[in-house]
Amino acid sequence: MFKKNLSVFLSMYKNRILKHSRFWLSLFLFASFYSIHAQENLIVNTFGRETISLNGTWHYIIDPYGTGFYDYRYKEKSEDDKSAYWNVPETKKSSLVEYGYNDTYSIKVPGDWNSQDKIFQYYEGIVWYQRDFDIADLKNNKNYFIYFGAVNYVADVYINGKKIGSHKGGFTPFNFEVPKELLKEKNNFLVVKVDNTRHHDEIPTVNTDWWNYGGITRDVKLVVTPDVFIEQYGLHLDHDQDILLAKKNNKFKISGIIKLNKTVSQSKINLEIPELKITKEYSIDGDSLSFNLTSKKLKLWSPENPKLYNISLSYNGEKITDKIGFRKIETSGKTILLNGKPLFLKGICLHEEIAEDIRRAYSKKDAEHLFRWVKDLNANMVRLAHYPHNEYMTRLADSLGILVWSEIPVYWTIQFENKTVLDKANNQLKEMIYRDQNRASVIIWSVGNETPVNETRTEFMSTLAIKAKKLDNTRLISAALQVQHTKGDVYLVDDPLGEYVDIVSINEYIGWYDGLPEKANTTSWEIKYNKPLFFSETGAGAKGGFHADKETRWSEEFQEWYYKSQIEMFKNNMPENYSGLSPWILVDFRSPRRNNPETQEGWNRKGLIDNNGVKKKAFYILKAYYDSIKN
Ligand code: GCB
Repeated sequence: MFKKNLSVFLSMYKNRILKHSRFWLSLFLFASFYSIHAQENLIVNTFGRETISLNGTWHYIIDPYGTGFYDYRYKEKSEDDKSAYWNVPETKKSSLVEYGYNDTYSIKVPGDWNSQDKIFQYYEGIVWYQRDFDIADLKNNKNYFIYFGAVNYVADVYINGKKIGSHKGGFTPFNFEVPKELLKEKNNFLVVKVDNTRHHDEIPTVNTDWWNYGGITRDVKLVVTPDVFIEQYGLHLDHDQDILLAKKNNKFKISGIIKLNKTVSQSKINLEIPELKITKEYSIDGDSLSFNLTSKKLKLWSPENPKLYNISLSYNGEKITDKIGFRKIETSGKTILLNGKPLFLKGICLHEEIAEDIRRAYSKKDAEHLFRWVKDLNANMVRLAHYPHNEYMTRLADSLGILVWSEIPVYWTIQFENKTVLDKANNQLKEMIYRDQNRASVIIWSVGNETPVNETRTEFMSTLAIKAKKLDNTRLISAALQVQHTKGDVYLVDDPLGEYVDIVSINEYIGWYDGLPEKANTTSWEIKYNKPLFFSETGAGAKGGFHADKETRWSEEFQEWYYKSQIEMFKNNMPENYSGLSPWILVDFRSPRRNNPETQEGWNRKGLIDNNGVKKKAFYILKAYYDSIKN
C-alpha cells in the first residue's frame, strides 16, 4: 500500500518535483510517514470536523492475568472465542460466562484509572474498557474513524467483536477507520484493551520520575468524513522569507500543505481566510498539494498579540475550520528571534497533572486552570514535560500567547542500541509533530531529556533531531542536556548532541543535588556551541507550609534561597547566549521515587505551588524576576 501510494505520488509529480524544491520536502514528509507508521494515517484537527463524542461513562474489567486475551495455555484467543473480552457475553441461561460488563464497574472517559477508584490507585497492567454507542444517521457514503487523544500505553481496539487496530505510545493521538460493514445504527459494542505495563524497550522505559497513570486519558470520538477527505494540512508563514523585509514591505508569504486520504485527479480544494480576504481554489492531482500565497496586512502571532485567524478548508462536501496564527521562530547565532526580534524565554516546566485531585489533566478546564498560574507567574513560555500534553493545552497556549516546548518521553536511560526503540521514538515524534503542526505557540520540539552521553545515544538522539527538523523546519529543535565537566567553578557544556540542536538546553540543580544554593553565586558557564543557551530545568524541593530558616532543606525558605541564588547567577554569571529558563516545576507532582515520609509522601516537591494549589514563597521570587525582564 505504501509503495503503491508512493509510486503514484512520484509518477504524478515527477516534473513538478524536479522543478520545485518544496515538493522534495513534502515527498520526504510523506515517504517517511508511510515507511514507519504502521497504523492508519493521523487525522489532524478533530475539533474542526464532524465528530460524535464517545466520552462519558464506560464499563471496565481489571485483568491482571490477561485472561480476556489469553487462554489457559497462554495462547492468544481466536477472534470469535466466546470467552474473549472483546465479544458480547452470551446470555443463554445455560452458558458458562466468566466475564461481563455492567454499571457496577463504571469508569469515566477521558481520565486515568488510578484516580477514579481506590482499587486502581497503584494498578499497572491490563484494564478492559467497554461501552455501547449508536450512530443516529449511519451513512454509506461517509467514513467513520475512531479517534483517541491518547491511551496509556497500549490500546487494542475492537468493535462488534472485530479488532480494528492497535497503538503504542501513551501521549499521542491515533485513529483507525471502522469498516462500514461492521457498524450498526444501534448498540455497537466497543471494547478497548488498555495496558500500561512498563517495559524496558518502550518509550518511556521502566524508570521515570512521574506517575504512570493508566487508561484512556484523553477524548475519544468518531470522526465522520466523506469518502475522500483532507487528512492533514499545515499552514504557516514561509520559513525561508526574510521576516524583517516582509514586515517592512507588509507582504508575507504563507506556505501550505494538504494531504488527502486517497489519490484523486483534478479535484478542487478551497481555502478561505476571511479576515485576510483570502479565497483560493486549488486543484489537486494525486494525494497531496503544496502551495504558497501572499498576504498583505498580516498581523503576526506573538505572546503580546496572539493573533489567530479563522481559516477553512473545503473539500468534497466537508468544511474543516481552524484558528491559526502566523509567526516566524528562528535563531541567529546566539539569539532566539521571534518575528525577527530577540526573544527571551520566561518559562516554567509542568506535568500534565491536576495535583489537587491527584489525576492526569485532560480537559479545556484543566488547561485553563494550569495556564492561569503560568500567566500569574509572568511567564511567556511552558516546557510541557516530559511527553506531549493534550491538545487543549497547545490550543489554549495559542490563544493566550504562551510559547510551548513540546517533548517526546525519551527520558533518562532507554535502550539506545535497540532499533525498534528508535522506531517507537520516531513514531511518537511524528504523531506529536503532526498533531500540533498548526499551533503557532509551539516553537520547540524536544527529542528527549537527560540522556547519558555516549556514542550510541548520540547516534540515536541525533537521528531524532534530524528527523524532527526534516518533518518540520518551521520550529526549533532541542533536548534537555546535562553538564558533563566542570573546571573549578566553570561548568562546561560540550555534549556532542549540541551539534544537532538549535538551542542548547541544560538541566542544572546547583544548590539542590549539587552543593548548597550559595554555590550558584560563584558558578559560571562555558558553552561549546555558538547557539542560544536555555536552562530547561533548575529547582529545589519544599513542602508547602513548612517554614524554617533557609538552611533547612524542604522548608519554603530553603527553596526561596535557592531561587534567589539561581537568579543572581542568571543575572551576573551568564554567557551572552543566555536566552531563557524553565525552572522545575510549576506544581508538586506524584512520583513513586519520592518516599521521604515527612516531606514527600510520594510527591516530587519542587513545585512553586504545592499539591493543594497554594503558592510557595519561591513562586514570588521567580515572578519578580520575570517581571523585571522586558522582551
Ligand atoms: C530532572 C528530571 C525531572 C525530575 C527532576 C527532579 O532532572 O528531568 O524529570 O523530576 O530532575 O526533580 O529530580
